[in-house]
Amino acid sequence: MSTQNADPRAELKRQAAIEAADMVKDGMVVGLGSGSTSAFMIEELGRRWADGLRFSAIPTSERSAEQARSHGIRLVTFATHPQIDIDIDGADEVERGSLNLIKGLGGALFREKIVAAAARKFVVVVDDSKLVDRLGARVPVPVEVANFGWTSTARQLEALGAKITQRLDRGGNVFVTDGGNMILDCHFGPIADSASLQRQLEQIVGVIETGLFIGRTSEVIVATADGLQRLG
Ligand code: ABF
Repeated sequence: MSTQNADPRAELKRQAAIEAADMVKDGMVVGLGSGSTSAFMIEELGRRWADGLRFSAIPTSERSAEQARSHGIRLVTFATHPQIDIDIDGADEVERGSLNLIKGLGGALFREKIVAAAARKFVVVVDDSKLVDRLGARVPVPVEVANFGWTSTARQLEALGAKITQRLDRGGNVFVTDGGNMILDCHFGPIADSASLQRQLEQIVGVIETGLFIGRTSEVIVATADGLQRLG
């Protein structure tokens, strides 16, 4: 049995993903997110590609690139396509009021943020279990840090109130991002002011990027047992 089929939220994720895939039109440059919800979206876009839809895509992870290639989807780079029309990606938490996000439990936060930042429209696809009143209540903020001097970086993160776990892969080894760095999962508990926390995190030398996505979301497509909702 695949992991995706074992996920009880899989059907809702698929519905949100298909709704978002509908927003991709001929000729667009599309950011392809990472994670299981995005995988449903790439699968759907693969189906549409086979039916003749033509677009160019920039993937946010090696895994998404591989999936897109398997469908024959045309992959491009920022060198030739600096402006993305629409980026569609999942999230780990979505704050109801602000639509700010925590992303990166899948490990692709750095590329995900670069792609989101280059997009005219950033659409987030989630099932309703991801909606929270305050970011950080259930999941840590993943922070990608340079390997060199990481214990010093970790101490500075702790000084901001984080309880830190170094991310490991399934084999128990230190998780390595697509950029060759490591991730420190920072447990802050419910975050009162995520924009201010992001500014503080950015000040720490050694921090490459964080999973806090502040003020970037254009729209969230939320799948619930009662149907789809659109926020934003
Ligand atoms: C990516 O995949 C990440 O930013 C986030 O960590 C994760 C969401 O995963 P899923 O769609 O599998 O719940 O979007």
